[in-house]
Amino acid sequence: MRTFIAVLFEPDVAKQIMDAVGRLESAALRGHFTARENLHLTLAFLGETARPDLVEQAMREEAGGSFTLVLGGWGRFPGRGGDVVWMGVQANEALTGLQARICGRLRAAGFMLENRPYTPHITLGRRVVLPHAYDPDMLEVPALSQQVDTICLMESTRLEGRLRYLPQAAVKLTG
Ligand code: 2AM
Repeated sequence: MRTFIAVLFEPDVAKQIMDAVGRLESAALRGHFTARENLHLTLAFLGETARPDLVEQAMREEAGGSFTLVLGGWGRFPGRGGDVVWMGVQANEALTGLQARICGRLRAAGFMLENRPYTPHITLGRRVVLPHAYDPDMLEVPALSQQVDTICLMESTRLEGRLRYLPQAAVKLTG
């Protein structure tokens, strides 16, 4: 099973993010844009995992307390066929601490995780090509925040040829 750990968004917040996806899609020359049901913020990407039960255990053991996530800003990861365009989150020690604790525990349990630094982001589109005159302020959303009290173990799969991210387990942040 191809897995990752993610924060999902409550309906009001998801709606505002999807509005930004819509603005991006209208402005772009081309690209693939995130579907509502796939919207998420990745905490850790694990790839092919034979023991999702161990991942869930690590999530439970390191859960800690709930926290507020403030969204805003945007960025691009340049790529060959176009860019990943994302919405950012404000610096958040609870989020990065949670990510570091879970990844540390998984590495200690023998999981091979990527070593690149964690850049929290919400992918709005992939392989996106924007006009040169594009005004990035179009992606700005009004101050958007969410109380994060759950993290999810997700499966990345294909359903009828379409990429889908399916929640497999939810872990409460109650510490
Ligand atoms: P992305 O949105 O920037 O592509 C599921 O694939 C989630 O895990 C996506 O949010 C993806 O980030 C993230 N992810 C992180 N590292 C990945 C990798 N090496 N391959 C695929 N997805 C990765």
